[in-house]
Amino acid sequence: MKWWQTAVIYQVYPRSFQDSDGDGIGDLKGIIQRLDYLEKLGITAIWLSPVFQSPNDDNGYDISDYQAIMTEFGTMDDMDELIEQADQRNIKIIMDLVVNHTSDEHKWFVESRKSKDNPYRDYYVWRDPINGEEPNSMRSTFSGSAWDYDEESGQYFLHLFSKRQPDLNWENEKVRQEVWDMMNFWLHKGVGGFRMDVIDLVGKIPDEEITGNGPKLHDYLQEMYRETIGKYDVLTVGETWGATPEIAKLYSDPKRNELSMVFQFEHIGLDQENGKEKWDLKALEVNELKQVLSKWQTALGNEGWNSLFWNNHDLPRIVSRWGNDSTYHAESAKMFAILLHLMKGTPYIYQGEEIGMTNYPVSDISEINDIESVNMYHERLAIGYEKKEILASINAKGRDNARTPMQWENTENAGFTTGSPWLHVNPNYRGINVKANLADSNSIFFCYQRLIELRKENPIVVWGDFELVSDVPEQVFMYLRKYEDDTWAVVANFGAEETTLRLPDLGQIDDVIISNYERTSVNFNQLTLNPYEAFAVKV
Ligand code: TEU
Repeated sequence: MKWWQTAVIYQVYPRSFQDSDGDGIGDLKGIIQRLDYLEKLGITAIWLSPVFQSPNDDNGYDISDYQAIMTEFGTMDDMDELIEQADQRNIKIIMDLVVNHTSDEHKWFVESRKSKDNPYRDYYVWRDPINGEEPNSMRSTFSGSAWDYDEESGQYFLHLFSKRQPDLNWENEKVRQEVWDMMNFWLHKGVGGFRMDVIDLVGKIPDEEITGNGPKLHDYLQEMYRETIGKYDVLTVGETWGATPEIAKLYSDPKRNELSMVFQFEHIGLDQENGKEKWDLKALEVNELKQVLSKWQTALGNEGWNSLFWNNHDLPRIVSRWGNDSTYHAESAKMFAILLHLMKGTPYIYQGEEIGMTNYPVSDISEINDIESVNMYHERLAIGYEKKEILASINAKGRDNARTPMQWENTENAGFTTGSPWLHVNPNYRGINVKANLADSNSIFFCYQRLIELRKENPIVVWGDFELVSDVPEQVFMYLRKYEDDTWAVVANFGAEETTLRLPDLGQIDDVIISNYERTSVNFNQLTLNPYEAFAVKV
């Protein structure tokens, strides 16, 4: 058994978590101030979004020095203090490894772009123009071509993200060695592991327009294991947007010595039009969600391990996205928590999810910070989309929704900063905040705390077999967990309408493990589920 198989991970987006020096930007000292809160929640480890030196073209996912702390976030001493203070609370720190690309201010790229024969030239992907144009039709995730022309040397360089995030050339073993050296620097500091940003892209073959799952990707990851993580008992989770269960096994089958687990996004894509972008919205089909999550619960077997998440810093807030952030705010937030946290795998909680933080809709692009949304806005405006339609997409799927400051209390700026916040605070902080949650034993926070306790106290949650229950109404997501002689049933009404359930062979059950409607018994002979009702019972 590995420690990360019984763990619950909390993701902190440092820029928006807690500001300690009044500059309106979250920082490391602020996170240290909030460790007691995270210990109370009961989490095992904190995944820190990048804290390294960066010009913040993509809010820290554009790194200019992997072994220095971003000036706005504090110092290396603060980082050492955070690792130490977390360790005293038995909380590990998981770093965000962003090595598909660097910032264009990284010294490697500053050198590389100086001339074609610079020793660092081959750290990046440079190609001659073809007929005076880009080398090929590869696109950036942040709109436009993935190639940017460099006047100095008359060549194009590759950037799958912003123009200021040039892709590293992993075919160059010097690049890989630099990455291993940097990882070992952080492992020697005692970090608990790494989340690996778009790690499926590092095997890219640009001349064949191959980006994800390239031919040498797993060779590189096995080399990484030998050179760095294999010597430590750490958690490694790869961000792999295109993973299927078969691909996921290639990363996380323990026999392959690569990663502990991956973030797969198949469920996340269920509300976008097939073959289009996340901005092209379609209603979620609950049946599709049931099929996808059940498939992942059973397909990995002992050749891998699931991560479990609804939220992260790139995704809209789940209670607004697929729940109900008005009439049934608390009920639906708890439903998502119960449904996910009693599944098999390692759950991830994104900051603010544990108090039901919601999206924050804007009425003009000037209110948006995120480069992905801003670039898409201008690209779609230029090809004729209506402003209203583009803003509707951004309000539904834009990444700023997840990046509004953490809502600590009902005081100015929600207690996030005494200065002016770098991004607007959601005005609903007056009712949705940590302090109010801690004062209410029936709050979303205490639902999460209880679910984390259940995982720690009951092997069935970590190891139990998963079985979907299909003969239920479409909007009801019901599954069983079975371990030794125990069977738990988890039921979630994924909608605002009451619905009835009849499973006579389960009969009357009085042993309710957790419920978001204070239910003390369940009669499966004739059961009416309330809007967004969720519970778990011992069958
Ligand atoms: O995200 C990978 C990525 O492709 C996302 O940007 C996603 O495609 C998009 O946001 C749709 O949700 C990782 C990081 O999580 C993200 O914050 C970075 O912007 C990106 O890589 C580049 O480092």
